[in-house]
Amino acid sequence: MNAPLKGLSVNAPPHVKNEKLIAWVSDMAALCKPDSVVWCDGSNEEYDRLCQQMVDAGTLQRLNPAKRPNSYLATSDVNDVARVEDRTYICSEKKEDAGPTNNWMAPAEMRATLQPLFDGCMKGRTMYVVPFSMGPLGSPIAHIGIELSDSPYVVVNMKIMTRMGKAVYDVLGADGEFVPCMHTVGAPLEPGQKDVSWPCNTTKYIVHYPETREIWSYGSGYGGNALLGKKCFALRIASNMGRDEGWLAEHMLILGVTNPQGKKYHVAAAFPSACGKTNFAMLIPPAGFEGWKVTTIGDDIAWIKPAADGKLRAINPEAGYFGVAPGTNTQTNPNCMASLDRDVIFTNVALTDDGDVWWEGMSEPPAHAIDWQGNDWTPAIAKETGAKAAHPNARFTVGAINNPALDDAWDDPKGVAIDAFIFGGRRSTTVPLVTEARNWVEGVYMAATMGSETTAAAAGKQGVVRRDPFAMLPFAGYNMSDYFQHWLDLGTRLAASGARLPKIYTTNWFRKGADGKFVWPGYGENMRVLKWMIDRIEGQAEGTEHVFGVSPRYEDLNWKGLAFSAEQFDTVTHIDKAAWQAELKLHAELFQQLSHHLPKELPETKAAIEQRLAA
Ligand code: TSX
Ligand code: MN
Repeated sequence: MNAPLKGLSVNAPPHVKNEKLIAWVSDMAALCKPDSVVWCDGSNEEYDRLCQQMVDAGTLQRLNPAKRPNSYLATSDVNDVARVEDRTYICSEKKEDAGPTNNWMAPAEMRATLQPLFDGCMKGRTMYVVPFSMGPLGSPIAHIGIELSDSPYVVVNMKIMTRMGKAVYDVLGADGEFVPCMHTVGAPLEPGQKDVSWPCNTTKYIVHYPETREIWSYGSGYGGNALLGKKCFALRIASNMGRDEGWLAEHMLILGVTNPQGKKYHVAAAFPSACGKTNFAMLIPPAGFEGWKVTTIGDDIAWIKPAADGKLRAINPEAGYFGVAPGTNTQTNPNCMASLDRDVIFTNVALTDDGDVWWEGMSEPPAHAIDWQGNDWTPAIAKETGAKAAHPNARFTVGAINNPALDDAWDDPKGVAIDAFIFGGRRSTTVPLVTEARNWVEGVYMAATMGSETTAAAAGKQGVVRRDPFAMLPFAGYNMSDYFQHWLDLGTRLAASGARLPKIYTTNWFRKGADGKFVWPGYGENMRVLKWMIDRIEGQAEGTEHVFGVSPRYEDLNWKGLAFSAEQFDTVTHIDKAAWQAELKLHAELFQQLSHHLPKELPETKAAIEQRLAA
C-alpha cells in the first residue's frame, strides 16, 4: 500500500519499494517543481543517452573516438570550477558540534534560507533520481544514498564515481536506510528560455545536517559541490555516522603492497591537496624493487570499520577517480595515464585540434588548442598572457576498472585489513622524510598537527604552513577536537580487545635543499620508504629514536637502483632543534584554536616532545 503522497505523483517504478524514499521524492518534486521526474537505472544505455543529450545541448563535446574512445569534454562556467569552502556549512543543532573549523548556521535558520531558493528551482528541467551505494553493494561497511539532481552531468559522473543503479533498490528494500542528497544547479528555465551549456547560480550553498544525515546543495554543478556521494556524504556525513557507530570515514587512499615472497600488506594514507595522493595510490616500484607490487584500492576516501577479530577493515566507498589532470603524465603517474585512455569525462581541460585533450604538464604543448574557456590557445599566447590551456583544477572522471594497477580486492565487501596509516605533509623544511610513531597517541599527535606549505596554485601567500589535521580540515563533519577524541577512543578500544594496532607514520616528500630544489626524488622512489614501513611491521628494520618518533638511518633503507648519498639523506631527515622549537609554537597555536574539547593527550604529547628537545 502506498502511503498518501503529499506532493505530486512521481511514478516510482515497481522495483522501488521504499515508501520513505517515494514520499521524499514526492515532497522534493513538489518543492523544486521540475517538468518531469526520471528514475535512473544506472545502465550503459542510460549513460550513453544522457551523454548524447548533453552533446546536443553543448554541455559535452565528444572526443575523437580514434584517440580517446567513449570520452567527453565538459567545460564549466568560469565561476564554477572548484569546491566552495566558504559556502559549505555544517548545520548541527549546537554550534560547538560543528567546531571552530566549520561554517555553521542553526538548522532552522538554514532551512528557512534554503526553502525559497529550492522552491521552483527545477522549473523547465528534469529531476533525476540517482540511487547509489558508497562501497561494494551490500557490504556491511557500505551505505546507500539517493541523490536528486537536475544536472545530467551529475548523473553520468555519479555512474562512474559510485555503484549507481537499480540493484541499489534491492539492498535498500522496503525500509532500508539511505542518505537523502538534494542537489540543484539553481537555474530554473522559463517557458521558451534557452539553456546555457553549464547552468549554475552565483549563489551557492553546500549544506549538511549531521543529526538528520541530510545534504542540500544549491547553485553549483562542479565536483565535490554536486557529486554528493563524495566529500558531502562519504566524508562529512559519514564522519558523523562513524563517530556515532565506532568507525572511521577518512580522507585516505588505500593501497596494497605485495613483497617478492607474495605476502601482502594494506596501507591507508592521508595527504592534504597537492601532495600527489593519486600518484601514491598508483605507485610503480622503481629499479631495485623487482618482485614488489603496489595495487590500488582507492585514491581519495576510506571507510574503516573494526571487525570482530579486532582488525580494522577498509573499503573504498567510491568506484572511480575524480582526479586533478594538470601535472599528470606518463612519468609522474603511468598507471593513471593508462586509466585515461578511454571511457573518461574530462572537465575544464583543453581540446586539441585532433579532438583529443591536453593539460599543462601532460606532454609537449600542442601548437594550437582550444582552452578550457573556449578561447584559442598557443604556447605563444600562453607566454604572453599567462593563459592556461587547462584550469589548474581541471579534472578527469574515470572508473576504477580502467586502472591497470587495480587491486583484486578493491570491490571485496569485507574490505582489506589495514596494517599501517600514513599521514603526509608538504614541508620544505623541518619535517623529516619518514617517522614512525612509538604508539597510537603519538601517531594521532602527528596526524593532528600535520601541515602543508601553500603552493603557488593555492590562494594566499606562498610558503606559509597551513595546518590540515588528518587532511580532514575541509571534510570533518563535526568538531575537530571531538574527531581527535574519536581516534584516541578507537585506539583504546582496539588495544583493549587485544588486537595489534596498525602502525602510524608521518612522511614528507618535499624537503628542499639550500638551492631551493627538492632533494628526495619522490614518486616511485617512495617505495623505499614504504618498504621500510613494512619491514618495521615485521620487526625487520632498524631506525633511530628521536624527539617525536623513530626514523630510518641511511643504512636502514634499500638503495639498490638509486644514487642517493648519505649527505642527501641527511638533508631530508635531519632534525633541527631550533626549527622544532618554532614548530611546536605553531602546534600550540593550533591547539589554542581547537581548545574546546581538545583531548588532553595532545598537549601532553607536545609537552613530552618539548622536554626531549630541551634535554
Ligand atoms: O605526487 C607526488 N609525489 C608522490 C608520488 C607517489 N609529487 C607531485 C606533487 C604534486 C601533485 C611529488 N613532487 C613528489 C611525490 O613524491 N615529490 C615531488 C617533488 C619533486 C618534483 C620533481 C622532482 C623530484 C621531486 N624531479 C624532477 O623534476 C626531475
Ligand atoms: Mn580529496
